[in-house]
Amino acid sequence: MMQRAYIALGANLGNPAATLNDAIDALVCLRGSVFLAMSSLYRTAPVGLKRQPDFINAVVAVKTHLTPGEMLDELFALEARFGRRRDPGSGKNAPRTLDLDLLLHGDAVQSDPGLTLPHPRMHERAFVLAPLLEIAPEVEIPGLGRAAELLARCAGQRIHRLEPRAVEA
Ligand code: PH2
Ligand code: MG
Ligand code: MG
Repeated sequence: MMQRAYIALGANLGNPAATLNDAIDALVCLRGSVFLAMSSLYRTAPVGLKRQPDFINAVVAVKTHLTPGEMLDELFALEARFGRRRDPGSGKNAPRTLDLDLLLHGDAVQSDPGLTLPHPRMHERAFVLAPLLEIAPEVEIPGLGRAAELLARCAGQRIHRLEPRAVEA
């Protein structure tokens, strides 16, 4: 049985928009999965550590045969391919070249040491909920309710949807 999964992308170092576009290309080819949809890119104020550059964020949807654990391994491998270093001292909210977070995997609810589902902070982050709602307006977060209602509680978080850019001749 295939499950529907949602993956959040974020970056705020280097050329984050180009990184996200390349990462989305890679996710289109994710093993054991069928790509369903991608959101627009959003420019977003950093949440957590404030003194760092704005992020570019997006969300994609896939159908997948991968288990949550298998998908997490694929996402870590992709982060590494894009130059992400997980330094022991750098902390959870440090600037990053590419962050890929598994948000939802079917209606899985789990809190294993390596992977919590739904993603434990997604419901309070406009930079996740707005792009998620763009591609899944009716989506519910298991245990927490409709994403649309959760986004309404994220007032004050600065996010800006970027217009798609024309392909150059
Ligand atoms: N990711 C974080 C911490 N803060 N802020 C924004 N705007 N976008 C992110 O992707 C983000 C963040 C930890 O992963
Ligand atoms: Mg992450
Ligand atoms: Mg993250």
